[in-house]
Amino acid sequence: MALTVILLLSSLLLLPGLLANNSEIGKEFPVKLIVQDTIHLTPDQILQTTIPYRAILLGAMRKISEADPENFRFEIREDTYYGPFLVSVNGVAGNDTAHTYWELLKEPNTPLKQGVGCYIPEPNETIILRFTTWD
Ligand code: B12
Repeated sequence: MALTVILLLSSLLLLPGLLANNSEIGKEFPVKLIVQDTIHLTPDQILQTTIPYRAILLGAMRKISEADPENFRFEIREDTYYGPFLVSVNGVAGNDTAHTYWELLKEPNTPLKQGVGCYIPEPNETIILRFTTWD
């Protein structure tokens, strides 16, 4: 009896969450990417795509690249602990000796606290891939 009550209560508690996620199934959400090179000062590149519910940034980058590899390509290196590290964009690669790297930010100017494999863009968010230096 007690078990039945517990099961009933817990399924009632879970129901709203399940229903909320169901409304997102199959939907696509827009994400914008700006490629910015503060070292070679090439013009910014603005790219757009759509991704499924709570998809990762790397997924958006792959989709853009697969749709238009002439315009946007990138390389990653797998880190044992933190997953994919963005090494190069359109042939421009970070360099440890020169202290250059591709920084990840969200507009207007907030560095991401995760890498491309962990970060989940919000719908309509603009992500900046910025080639820059570290101190
Ligand atoms: C130094 C450092 C960097 C340097 C590394 C270059 C270098 N040659 O030193 C630079 C400035 C390039 C860097 C960049 C980034 N970093 Co960093 N970085 C660190 C830091 C402070 C120390 C790492 C270290 O030297 N460990 C000791 C050495 C001996 O171990 P190691 O395994 O060889 O270290 C390597 C990895 O840590 C790797 N690395 C560093 N940062 C990141 C981030 C990601 C996502 C990946 C996959 C690998 C990686 O580079 C190190 C040197 O080769 C750590 C925080 C900490 N206190 O540990 C954050 C840390 C690892 N970085 C982090 C982040 C978020 C980033 C960025 C995404 C920030 C951004 N907004 O752009 C970018 C990566 C972007 C990309 N291109 O993919 C997070 C990762 C969290 C997560 N789960 O994703 C950490 C934990 C800081 C935090 N926010 O708490 N980082």
